[in-house]
Amino acid sequence: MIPVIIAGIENQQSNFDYLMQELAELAYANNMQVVSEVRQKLQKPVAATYLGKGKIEELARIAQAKDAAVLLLNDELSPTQIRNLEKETSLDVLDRTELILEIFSSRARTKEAQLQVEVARLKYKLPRLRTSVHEKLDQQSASGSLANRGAGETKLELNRRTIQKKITQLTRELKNIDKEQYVKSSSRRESGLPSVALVGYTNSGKSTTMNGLLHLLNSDDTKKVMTKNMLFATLDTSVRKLRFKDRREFLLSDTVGFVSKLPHNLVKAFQSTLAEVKNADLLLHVVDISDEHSAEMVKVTNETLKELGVENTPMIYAFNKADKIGGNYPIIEGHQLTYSARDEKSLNALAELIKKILFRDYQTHKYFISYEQGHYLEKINNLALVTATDYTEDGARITAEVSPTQEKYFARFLAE
Ligand SMILES: Nc1nc2c(ncn2[C@@H]2O[C@H](COP(=O)(O)OP(=O)(O)OP(=O)(O)O)[C@@H](O)[C@H]2O)c(=O)[nH]1
Ligand SMILES: [Mg+2]
Repeated sequence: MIPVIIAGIENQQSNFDYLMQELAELAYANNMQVVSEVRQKLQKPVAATYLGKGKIEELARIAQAKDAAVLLLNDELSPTQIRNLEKETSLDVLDRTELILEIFSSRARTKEAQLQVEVARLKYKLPRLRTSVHEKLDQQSASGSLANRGAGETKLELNRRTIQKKITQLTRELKNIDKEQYVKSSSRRESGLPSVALVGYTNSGKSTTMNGLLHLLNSDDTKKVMTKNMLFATLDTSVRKLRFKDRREFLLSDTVGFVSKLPHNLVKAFQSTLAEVKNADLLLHVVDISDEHSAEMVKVTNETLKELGVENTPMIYAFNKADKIGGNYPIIEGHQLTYSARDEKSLNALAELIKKILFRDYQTHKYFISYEQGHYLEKINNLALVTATDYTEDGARITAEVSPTQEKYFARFLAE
């Protein structure tokens, strides 16, 4: 673990304590240990150095006493601020955005996640390129060789172009993966199965809920996803087909969690990973109710969803980890559920709630399909929930529960 100091500027935000605490957890997730914390009350950050002069001196002293190597800051800083802080403290300086990017980068396992993070990192780097080249220019003008200035600028241009090219190339690679995924997800959609996406703050219990439902509904522990008490345990999307006892099926997807001040570029880069969230018929918004900051976390999650363009999808608020706060559970109130992902009764209640909402617009109809149109017979059996079939001389009489789309599709076979 690398010893680090965290620092932030407090300007009457009500959630400052929480943000600092979370910064410490992000550090921990990146293999760093917080040895000290520095706060400064300021209306706004100092333009050149972020923190004030006195604070920086204090910080440098603490760093020496505690043997710290890195300084982590609670906001996204300008390149100048980072450079000046590095100079004055002799520490490596990392802002919140870069820290989150580092965590994502070390956790990314699939090709897609790796490309997405790399694009976000390069986009973060692009406007910051100036730093190192400017330093060179300073040195050059200090040594009086003004003639070299042009060469320096060309180098900066070159670096910029190289990065831009790399971004274009990676984006193209991502698009190809995107296409493959699209084929996958559209064939899923063609299956006509309704889909549910787990969303929520990181570490709220999304993956645990997924595994719980897999165990309860499919009695299947082989398709479990990874769960861990750590920020950003999940980066990639996993989709599982779940089946209720009455044979009705739906798709459940588990995906990356959110966090305060999630870098904009990262959210954009993860658009395709989050496609399942965008296309979902129902969102299962998992909240760690035992966390004193749960209200803030709900807000951040909803804001991030909005940034992704997800606004009108029906949502279940699933208040998880009720076992940690005492009191009764599971409790269902409308579209809200208080539960524990580790409790079977809770998972049963959750499954019932999902079923009720997901299939609320489904209707039962009677159909007649002649044997000449046999392939429709096959289709209705595959897509809809057929509850009765009666074979007559020239065709089959079928009772089936259908979705609104299927209702239109099979309308011409309505029997009565
Ligand atoms: N006590 C208790 N702990 C829970 C419950 N649900 C999940 N946890 C724990 O909370 C931690 C995080 O759970 P995950 O399921 O990995 O959380 P996640 O939302 O998938 O997190 P990310 O993938 O990092 O976004 C794990 O240590 C779980 O064991 C619960 O109902 N009660
Ligand atoms: Mg997870």
